[in-house]
Amino acid sequence: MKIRRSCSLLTLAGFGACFLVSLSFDATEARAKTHEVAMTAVETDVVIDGSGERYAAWTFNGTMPGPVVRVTEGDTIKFTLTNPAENKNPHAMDFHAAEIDFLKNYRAVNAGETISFTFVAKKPGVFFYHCGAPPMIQHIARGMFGAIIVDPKNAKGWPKADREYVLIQSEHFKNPGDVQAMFDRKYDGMMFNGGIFKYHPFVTGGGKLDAKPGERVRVYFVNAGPNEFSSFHPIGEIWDNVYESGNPANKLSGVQTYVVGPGSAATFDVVVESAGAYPLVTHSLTGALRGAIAVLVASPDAKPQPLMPMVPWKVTTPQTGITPAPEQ
Ligand SMILES: [Cu+2]
Repeated sequence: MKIRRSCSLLTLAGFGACFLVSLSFDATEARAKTHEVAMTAVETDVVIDGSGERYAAWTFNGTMPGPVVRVTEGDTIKFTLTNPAENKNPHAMDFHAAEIDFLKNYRAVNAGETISFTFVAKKPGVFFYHCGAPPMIQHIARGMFGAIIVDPKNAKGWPKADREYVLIQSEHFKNPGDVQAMFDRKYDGMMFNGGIFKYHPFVTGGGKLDAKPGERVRVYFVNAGPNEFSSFHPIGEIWDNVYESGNPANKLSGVQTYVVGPGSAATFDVVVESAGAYPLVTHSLTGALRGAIAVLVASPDAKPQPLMPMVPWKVTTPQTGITPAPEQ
């Protein structure tokens, strides 16, 4: 509006330039979208490994992790969380992509209640989202986490990716009610996308991530924690670029291993040089050897895959885009 007001003060000779400024201003505004994102807190069992092991999870929309939310820098998100009456616990939502008052917006709502808030995704990147209801350590450990990708408005600010994946690391505690074990860091497994060795083809039921040799594979990586740091490394490769918090402005080159702390995220590009297998691991080996290995298999006939590929565990996996709440 300030631009328009200043225009009226310009002379006729300056009108043309003023019109151009107004036009580009309006065009930028018109591109920004508003997304209605609705999620439901679902307390339910999920399958966490290829043996069919079930876990009494607390989730967004019934899956661990919750759905991937994907918007563009400058977009508005109108978010609603429903905590159905049949749940036993309060739940909340905290989007790391938002810059809004925590007390008002991230407060827990009891079963039978809903909460709504609105924010503008002003900074591009990949961000963590999670439940913040107390004890937060337990709500995250039990599965209430996910990723929001805020694509940069300027898509030319970084190389175009040929293939994209989302990987979310989190700790698994066998006894979902043992909050003390969570405080004591006594985790039993380390998961990528809610599964132990979920993308390890040599483990029963394990899947894989596909790529073609020469492709630029972009991994949006989130560390849900709740406690452990990830030391993310591609075995047999080097990260071509790492972008802290997934922001194209935060670019590192030729990185072997990059640490992502709990509650943080980064975007990793790897260009696989030749056909073969490239395990993506946390090089904190107690985590890798307890489940945090995702094997990127490069072969010329690699098929397209969703952001979070399915594995044959009879468990639904969230897909790209904004997934609507499940039907009740
Ligand atoms: Cu919760």
